[in-house]
Amino acid sequence: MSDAHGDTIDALGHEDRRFPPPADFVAGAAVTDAAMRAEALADSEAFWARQASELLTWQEPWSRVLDWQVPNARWFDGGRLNVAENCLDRHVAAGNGSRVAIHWEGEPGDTRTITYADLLAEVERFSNVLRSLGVAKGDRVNIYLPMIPEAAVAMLSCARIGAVHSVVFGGFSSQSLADRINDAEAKVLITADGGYRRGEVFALKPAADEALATTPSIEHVVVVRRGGNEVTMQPGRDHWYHELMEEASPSCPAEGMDAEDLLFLLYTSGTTGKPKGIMHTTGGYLTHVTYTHRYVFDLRPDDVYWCTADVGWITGHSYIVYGPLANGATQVMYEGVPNHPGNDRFWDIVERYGVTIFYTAPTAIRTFMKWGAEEPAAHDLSSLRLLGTVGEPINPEAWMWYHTHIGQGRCPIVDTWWQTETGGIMISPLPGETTTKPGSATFALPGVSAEVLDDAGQVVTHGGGYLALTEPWPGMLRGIWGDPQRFVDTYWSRFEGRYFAGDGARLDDDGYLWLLGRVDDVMNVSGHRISTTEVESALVSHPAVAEAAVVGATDDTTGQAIVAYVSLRGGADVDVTTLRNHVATEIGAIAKPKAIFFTPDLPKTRSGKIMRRLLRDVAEGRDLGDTTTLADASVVSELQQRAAQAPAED
Ligand code: 7RM
Repeated sequence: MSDAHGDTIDALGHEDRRFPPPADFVAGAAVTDAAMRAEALADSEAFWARQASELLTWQEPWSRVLDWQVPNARWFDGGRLNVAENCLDRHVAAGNGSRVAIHWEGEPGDTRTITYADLLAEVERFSNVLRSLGVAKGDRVNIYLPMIPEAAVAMLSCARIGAVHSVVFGGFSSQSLADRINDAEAKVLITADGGYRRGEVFALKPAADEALATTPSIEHVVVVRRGGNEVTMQPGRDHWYHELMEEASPSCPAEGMDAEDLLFLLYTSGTTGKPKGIMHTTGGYLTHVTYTHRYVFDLRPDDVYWCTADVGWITGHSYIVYGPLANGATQVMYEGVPNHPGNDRFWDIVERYGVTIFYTAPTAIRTFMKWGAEEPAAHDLSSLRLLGTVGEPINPEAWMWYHTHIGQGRCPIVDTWWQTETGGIMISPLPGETTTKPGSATFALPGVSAEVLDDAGQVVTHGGGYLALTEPWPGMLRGIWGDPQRFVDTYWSRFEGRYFAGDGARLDDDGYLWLLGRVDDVMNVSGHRISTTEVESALVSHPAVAEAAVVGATDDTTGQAIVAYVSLRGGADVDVTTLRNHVATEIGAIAKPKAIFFTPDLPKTRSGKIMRRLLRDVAEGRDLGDTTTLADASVVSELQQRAAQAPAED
């Protein structure tokens, strides 16, 4: 019962460490004071218009910055531009054709260096390939590829001719692929024979073939040769990428697109129901991702940027393909896993390419913690100057580990909160301006308005509640493909006129935002609403713990009881009583887990988010529901066995 407006979510955490931007970082930074915040606050439409005109090249100017009829936004209406032209042509025209766009590295160690001129040439040819296969403006194209440069080529080629892409993560099953193709009624599928993962080829084309048996809208399939694995090609329907490219004509002018023309669909699964095809459009989206990529990462001309996401997720769309390329950045793109051939693969890549900006997920950082600090210590990481995280709340201790062992105490960390639906980063430090606190994403970016609300929709000025976005922003989703009612129900019905993000958040004494995880995961223990994130962070703050997942299991006495699953750091050991007491000391007796189970791994989605729903099922002894989105299904069966054997602690 922590704030004046009731007990929406109790705030338990505390954090006294502060990290002001280091002086030598500030010396070269683009944003070093609050002027940009003041400008955006004074007139946010004018602010976004300035970003759009400064950062992008428009074929025709817009007539109106924003048309906002809740929940429908139109940004830069009347403006015309082409996304591929902004990502490629204009850099080549400015004399930067020989600048490296992508240092690509395959998992087996093969490499490709692709300049902006190379990438433009490849995209022009492939745009012609798509046209020759009958793809026209507005048609949907599905992309199901490994992390190879052709993924970016395929996306940019769609953008060039005005086709709408729908990328499906290469780790998804044939059924997921078929569902997404059918929902979008895609005409063409772009896939590969296979790709490399953990030292082996994983087959994609056979999975695609299975999907294709139930996807009548697909007329042509383009297959990139990557894995070298045997595939069957259906004559007339299936074509090799390299053969089509040989025949394609080299020049393809970029289509002029309306700012509000659809750029892509990206499906997000959510916890229940069928996946939602999130719609993103052209001018606002590109403005948002270019602006955030430039200022959140403080991009400078000699930077070597590396985002470790897969292009199949929104992070790959916005911060591998569109943001970095629109800014003319040089980046690393890596095909495989972080532990092949050794646990130091990422640090080896950082060292060899001289990576300066590194953007990864908390789940990866906690895995590195398990593997130990010796791995990064064996490499020269002195090129790094800025670190970023995205995907989940980062526990303060994981933040400190990242700061110490990867950033070597030198690099600011930007903890970036955003969603598939927001298109780009919304809440994050600006690294030359913002004093950070480990575990806090700090403040809404200039141009973005976020508030914490209680159950009644009243603004919480201090303490916990629900995160809402209170003003439209250029990169916001424009709807759910084929389901306008679901768009309204999911995001715009909880709080009138405001976007409901589905995350809990807390505002501290200094106005810093702390993300508390999905509101569906909030636990209710004896009437106290406790966020899983805060208990997990308390557990991770014990030096023996690398990672923790916490859930509320039904309990006769307290309503819900806290059950924790804990992974230890390499070589560390600790007992249950010590950990329970540690949580009590850190955040209070009410948050003390009733039971703690040790496990080498936690169940995660394929994008690395902890699946608490499954752990709740395990804790309550239920049959597991849908486990198809799990990265590694053996993790839960392992946990179920342990839960059956081990008596719950008290
Ligand atoms: C970019 C991405 C969105 C959900 C979001 C949050 C969680 C993402 C952070 C975070 C705390 C962060 N898109 N989330 N970033 N929570 N701090 N910095 O992940 O659509 O796949 O997921 O991810 O719950 O609602 S997503």
